[in-house]
Amino acid sequence: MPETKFIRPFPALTPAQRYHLEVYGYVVIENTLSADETGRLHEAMQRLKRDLLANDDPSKVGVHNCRLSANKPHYLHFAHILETNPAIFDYLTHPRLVGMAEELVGGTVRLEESEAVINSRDPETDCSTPARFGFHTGTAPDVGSYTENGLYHCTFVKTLSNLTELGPDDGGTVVVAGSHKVKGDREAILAAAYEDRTLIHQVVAPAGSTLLFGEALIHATGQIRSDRERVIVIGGYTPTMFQAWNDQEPSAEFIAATPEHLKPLISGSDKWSWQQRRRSLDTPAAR
Ligand SMILES: O=C(O)CCC(=O)C(=O)O
Repeated sequence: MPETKFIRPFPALTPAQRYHLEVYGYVVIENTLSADETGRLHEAMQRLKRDLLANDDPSKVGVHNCRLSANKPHYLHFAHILETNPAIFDYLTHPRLVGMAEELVGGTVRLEESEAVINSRDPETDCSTPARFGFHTGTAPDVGSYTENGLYHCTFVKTLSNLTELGPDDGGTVVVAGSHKVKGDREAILAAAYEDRTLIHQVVAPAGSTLLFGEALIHATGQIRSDRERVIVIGGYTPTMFQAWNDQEPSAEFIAATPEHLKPLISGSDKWSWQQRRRSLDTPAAR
Protein backbone atom coordinates (compact mmCIF):
# COMPACT_ATOMS: atom_id res chain seq x y z
CA MET A 1 0.00 0.00 0.00
CA PRO A 2 1.44 3.42 -0.86
CA GLU A 3 1.85 5.83 2.09
CA THR A 4 -1.05 8.23 2.53
CA LYS A 5 0.13 10.12 5.62
CA PHE A 6 3.44 11.77 6.35
CA ILE A 7 4.22 10.44 9.81
CA ARG A 8 7.32 11.77 11.53
CA PRO A 9 8.47 11.40 15.14
CA PHE A 10 7.77 14.17 17.65
CA PRO A 11 9.82 14.95 19.54
CA ALA A 12 12.58 13.53 17.41
CA LEU A 13 15.39 14.38 19.84
CA THR A 14 16.12 12.82 23.21
CA PRO A 15 16.28 15.24 26.17
CA ALA A 16 20.10 15.07 26.06
CA GLN A 17 20.19 15.88 22.32
CA ARG A 18 17.69 18.73 22.87
CA TYR A 19 19.79 20.12 25.71
CA HIS A 20 22.92 20.03 23.54
CA LEU A 21 21.04 21.96 20.84
CA GLU A 22 19.81 24.45 23.42
CA VAL A 23 23.24 25.20 24.83
CA TYR A 24 25.45 25.06 21.73
CA GLY A 25 22.97 25.84 18.92
CA TYR A 26 23.59 22.54 17.13
CA VAL A 27 23.59 18.81 17.69
CA VAL A 28 25.21 16.01 15.70
CA ILE A 29 23.21 12.79 15.55
CA GLU A 30 25.35 9.90 14.40
CA ASN A 31 24.13 7.28 11.90
CA THR A 32 20.76 8.86 11.08
CA LEU A 33 21.18 7.29 7.64
CA SER A 34 21.75 3.60 7.03
CA ALA A 35 24.84 2.47 5.08
CA ASP A 36 22.52 1.77 2.17
CA GLU A 37 20.92 5.26 2.24
CA THR A 38 24.36 6.87 2.56
CA GLY A 39 25.71 4.84 -0.37
CA ARG A 40 22.72 5.70 -2.62
CA LEU A 41 23.08 9.39 -1.81
CA HIS A 42 26.84 9.35 -2.41
CA GLU A 43 26.32 7.72 -5.79
CA ALA A 44 23.57 10.23 -6.66
CA MET A 45 25.89 13.15 -5.82
CA GLN A 46 28.78 11.75 -7.87
CA ARG A 47 26.46 11.32 -10.85
CA LEU A 48 25.09 14.86 -10.43
CA LYS A 49 28.62 16.22 -10.27
CA ARG A 50 29.53 14.46 -13.54
CA ASP A 51 26.33 15.58 -15.27
CA LEU A 52 26.60 19.22 -14.22
CA LEU A 53 30.29 19.49 -15.05
CA ALA A 54 29.49 18.16 -18.53
CA ASN A 55 27.32 21.28 -19.11
CA ASP A 56 28.79 24.24 -21.01
CA ASP A 57 27.87 26.53 -18.12
CA PRO A 58 27.21 24.57 -14.87
CA SER A 59 26.14 27.79 -13.08
CA LYS A 60 23.04 27.91 -15.33
CA VAL A 61 20.01 25.82 -14.34
CA GLY A 62 20.72 22.47 -15.99
CA VAL A 63 20.31 18.90 -14.82
CA HIS A 64 16.76 18.62 -13.36
CA ASN A 65 16.70 22.32 -12.40
CA CYS A 66 19.94 22.04 -10.41
CA ARG A 67 22.98 24.28 -10.88
CA LEU A 68 26.44 24.81 -9.44
CA SER A 69 26.44 27.97 -7.34
CA ALA A 70 30.21 27.61 -6.78
CA ASN A 71 32.50 25.82 -9.19
CA LYS A 72 36.15 25.70 -8.15
CA PRO A 73 38.41 22.68 -8.73
CA HIS A 74 38.43 21.89 -4.98
CA TYR A 75 34.93 23.17 -4.07
CA LEU A 76 31.57 22.52 -5.74
CA HIS A 77 28.37 23.92 -4.26
CA PHE A 78 25.12 22.54 -5.67
CA ALA A 79 21.85 24.51 -5.50
CA HIS A 80 18.40 22.89 -5.72
CA ILE A 81 19.29 19.20 -5.76
CA LEU A 82 15.66 18.27 -4.89
CA GLU A 83 14.58 17.26 -8.37
CA THR A 84 17.68 15.36 -9.43
CA ASN A 85 17.40 11.84 -7.99
CA PRO A 86 14.96 9.72 -5.94
CA ALA A 87 17.66 9.07 -3.32
CA ILE A 88 17.91 12.82 -2.74
CA PHE A 89 14.14 13.21 -2.57
CA ASP A 90 14.04 10.40 0.03
CA TYR A 91 16.70 12.23 2.03
CA LEU A 92 14.88 15.56 2.00
CA THR A 93 11.60 13.89 3.05
CA HIS A 94 13.18 11.48 5.56
CA PRO A 95 10.61 11.34 8.41
CA ARG A 96 13.16 11.37 11.22
CA LEU A 97 15.19 14.24 9.75
CA VAL A 98 12.08 16.29 9.02
CA GLY A 99 10.97 15.55 12.60
CA MET A 100 14.30 16.91 13.86
CA ALA A 101 13.84 20.08 11.80
CA GLU A 102 10.27 20.47 13.07
CA GLU A 103 11.45 20.22 16.62
CA LEU A 104 13.88 23.10 16.20
CA VAL A 105 11.43 25.18 14.14
CA GLY A 106 8.74 24.47 16.75
CA GLY A 107 6.07 23.41 14.26
CA THR A 108 5.33 21.99 10.83
CA VAL A 109 7.83 22.81 8.09
CA ARG A 110 8.22 23.22 4.36
CA LEU A 111 11.39 22.55 2.39
CA GLU A 112 13.12 25.89 1.87
CA GLU A 113 16.22 24.76 -0.03
CA SER A 114 18.18 21.67 -1.03
CA GLU A 115 21.92 21.91 -1.49
CA ALA A 116 25.12 19.89 -1.41
CA VAL A 117 28.86 20.40 -1.26
CA ILE A 118 31.64 18.23 -2.68
CA ASN A 119 35.02 19.57 -1.66
CA SER A 120 38.62 18.59 -1.14
CA ARG A 121 41.75 20.28 0.20
CA ASP A 122 42.31 23.77 -1.17
CA PRO A 123 45.81 23.69 -2.67
CA GLU A 124 46.37 27.18 -1.18
CA THR A 125 45.80 25.90 2.38
CA ASP A 126 48.72 26.70 4.63
CA CYS A 127 48.56 23.87 7.14
CA SER A 128 51.23 25.53 9.33
CA THR A 129 48.91 28.35 10.44
CA PRO A 130 45.65 28.14 12.44
CA ALA A 131 42.65 27.94 10.11
CA ARG A 132 40.37 30.93 9.36
CA PHE A 133 36.86 30.22 8.15
CA GLY A 134 34.16 31.86 6.01
CA PHE A 135 31.78 32.27 8.96
CA HIS A 136 28.21 33.35 8.17
CA THR A 137 24.57 33.04 9.25
CA GLY A 138 21.21 32.85 7.42
CA THR A 139 19.20 34.63 10.11
CA ALA A 140 19.89 36.33 13.45
CA PRO A 141 19.03 35.90 17.14
CA ASP A 142 15.56 37.42 17.81
CA VAL A 143 14.79 38.08 14.12
CA GLY A 144 14.83 34.34 13.40
CA SER A 145 14.47 32.77 16.83
CA TYR A 146 12.08 32.56 19.76
CA THR A 147 11.54 30.66 23.02
CA GLU A 148 8.64 28.29 23.83
CA ASN A 149 8.40 26.11 26.93
CA GLY A 150 11.78 27.53 27.88
CA LEU A 151 13.38 26.01 24.76
CA TYR A 152 15.14 27.73 21.86
CA HIS A 153 13.56 27.63 18.38
CA CYS A 154 14.70 28.94 15.03
CA THR A 155 12.66 29.64 11.88
CA PHE A 156 15.45 28.68 9.46
CA VAL A 157 16.87 25.24 10.12
CA LYS A 158 19.32 22.95 8.34
CA THR A 159 19.89 19.22 8.39
CA LEU A 160 23.33 18.68 6.98
CA SER A 161 24.40 15.07 6.50
CA ASN A 162 27.90 13.86 5.68
CA LEU A 163 28.16 11.02 3.17
CA THR A 164 31.87 10.57 3.79
CA GLU A 165 33.53 9.94 7.11
CA LEU A 166 34.66 13.12 8.87
CA GLY A 167 37.79 12.84 10.99
CA PRO A 168 39.42 15.92 12.56
CA ASP A 169 41.32 16.77 9.33
CA ASP A 170 38.41 16.19 6.96
CA GLY A 171 36.85 19.66 7.00
CA GLY A 172 33.61 19.04 8.93
CA THR A 173 31.37 22.08 9.40
CA VAL A 174 32.60 24.48 12.09
CA VAL A 175 30.35 26.55 14.35
CA VAL A 176 30.82 29.20 17.01
CA ALA A 177 29.18 27.35 19.89
CA GLY A 178 26.39 29.30 21.60
CA SER A 179 26.39 32.13 19.05
CA HIS A 180 22.73 31.33 18.17
CA LYS A 181 21.70 33.32 21.24
CA VAL A 182 24.24 36.11 21.25
CA LYS A 183 22.97 39.39 19.86
CA GLY A 184 25.81 41.71 19.11
CA ASP A 185 28.61 42.60 16.80
CA ARG A 186 29.56 39.61 14.61
CA GLU A 187 33.19 40.70 14.37
CA ALA A 188 33.47 40.86 18.16
CA ILE A 189 32.04 37.35 18.48
CA LEU A 190 34.48 36.06 15.86
CA ALA A 191 37.43 37.80 17.50
CA ALA A 192 36.51 36.06 20.77
CA ALA A 193 36.20 32.69 19.02
CA TYR A 194 39.54 33.01 17.23
CA GLU A 195 41.17 34.04 20.51
CA ASP A 196 39.74 31.01 22.36
CA ARG A 197 39.39 28.29 19.73
CA THR A 198 37.62 25.94 22.13
CA LEU A 199 34.58 28.08 21.21
CA ILE A 200 34.84 26.79 17.63
CA HIS A 201 33.34 23.31 17.43
CA GLN A 202 33.86 21.09 14.38
CA VAL A 203 31.77 18.16 13.14
CA VAL A 204 33.68 14.88 13.45
CA ALA A 205 31.32 11.99 12.70
CA PRO A 206 30.92 8.73 10.79
CA ALA A 207 29.41 8.84 7.29
CA GLY A 208 25.61 8.95 7.48
CA SER A 209 25.46 11.38 10.43
CA THR A 210 23.44 14.61 10.58
CA LEU A 211 24.26 18.06 11.92
CA LEU A 212 21.05 19.86 12.99
CA PHE A 213 21.32 23.60 13.57
CA GLY A 214 19.46 26.88 13.21
CA GLU A 215 20.83 29.49 10.83
CA ALA A 216 21.23 32.08 13.61
CA LEU A 217 24.27 30.03 14.66
CA ILE A 218 27.52 31.33 13.18
CA HIS A 219 28.93 28.53 11.01
CA ALA A 220 31.24 27.78 8.09
CA THR A 221 32.76 25.04 5.97
CA GLY A 222 35.72 23.54 7.85
CA GLN A 223 39.24 23.35 6.49
CA ILE A 224 40.28 20.07 4.83
CA ARG A 225 43.84 19.14 5.69
CA SER A 226 43.64 15.49 4.61
CA ASP A 227 43.51 13.94 1.14
CA ARG A 228 39.89 12.88 1.56
CA GLU A 229 37.00 14.27 -0.47
CA ARG A 230 34.06 15.50 1.62
CA VAL A 231 30.48 15.08 0.38
CA ILE A 232 27.53 16.59 2.26
CA VAL A 233 23.83 17.01 1.45
CA ILE A 234 21.76 19.79 3.00
CA GLY A 235 18.04 20.27 3.59
CA GLY A 236 16.79 23.71 4.67
CA TYR A 237 13.40 23.94 6.43
CA THR A 238 11.20 26.82 7.59
CA PRO A 239 7.66 27.25 8.96
CA THR A 240 5.08 26.52 6.24
CA MET A 241 4.24 30.18 5.54
CA PHE A 242 7.83 31.11 4.62
CA GLN A 243 9.24 31.21 1.10
CA ALA A 244 11.81 28.96 -0.55
CA TRP A 245 15.31 30.38 -1.01
CA ASN A 246 15.85 32.44 -4.17
CA ASP A 247 15.55 30.21 -7.23
CA GLN A 248 14.86 27.13 -5.13
CA GLU A 249 11.09 26.98 -5.54
CA PRO A 250 10.31 23.45 -6.88
CA SER A 251 9.03 23.33 -10.46
CA ALA A 252 5.28 22.89 -11.09
CA GLU A 253 5.98 19.58 -12.87
CA PHE A 254 7.91 18.26 -9.90
CA ILE A 255 5.18 19.25 -7.44
CA ALA A 256 2.55 17.62 -9.66
CA ALA A 257 4.52 14.34 -9.57
CA THR A 258 5.10 14.47 -5.77
CA PRO A 259 3.02 12.01 -3.70
CA GLU A 260 0.01 13.79 -2.16
CA HIS A 261 1.08 13.30 1.46
CA LEU A 262 4.47 14.98 0.79
CA LYS A 263 3.18 17.90 -1.31
CA PRO A 264 2.81 20.38 1.58
CA LEU A 265 6.40 19.70 2.67
CA ILE A 266 7.79 20.16 -0.83
CA SER A 267 5.58 22.99 -2.10
CA GLY A 268 4.80 24.95 1.07
CA SER A 269 1.09 24.66 0.25
CA ASP A 270 0.02 24.68 3.92
CA LYS A 271 1.11 28.34 4.08
CA TRP A 272 -0.59 30.05 7.07
CA SER A 273 -2.09 26.77 8.37
CA TRP A 274 1.13 26.37 10.33
CA GLN A 275 0.83 23.99 13.26
CA GLN A 276 2.97 24.78 16.24
CA ARG A 277 4.37 21.78 18.10
CA ARG A 278 5.90 22.12 21.53
CA ARG A 279 7.84 19.78 23.73
CA SER A 280 9.33 20.05 27.18
CA LEU A 281 12.93 19.23 27.83
CA ASP A 282 12.03 16.06 29.72
CA THR A 283 9.68 14.64 27.05
CA PRO A 284 11.23 11.37 25.84
CA ALA A 285 11.98 11.03 22.12
CA ALA A 286 9.26 9.37 20.05
CA ARG A 287 10.45 6.38 18.05
O1 LIG B 1 30.07 23.31 3.99
C1 LIG B 1 29.63 23.31 5.15
O2 LIG B 1 30.01 22.48 5.97
C2 LIG B 1 28.71 24.42 5.63
C3 LIG B 1 27.52 24.64 4.74
C4 LIG B 1 26.84 25.94 5.05
O3 LIG B 1 27.48 26.89 5.39
C5 LIG B 1 25.39 26.09 4.98
O4 LIG B 1 24.67 25.15 4.62
O5 LIG B 1 24.88 27.18 5.30
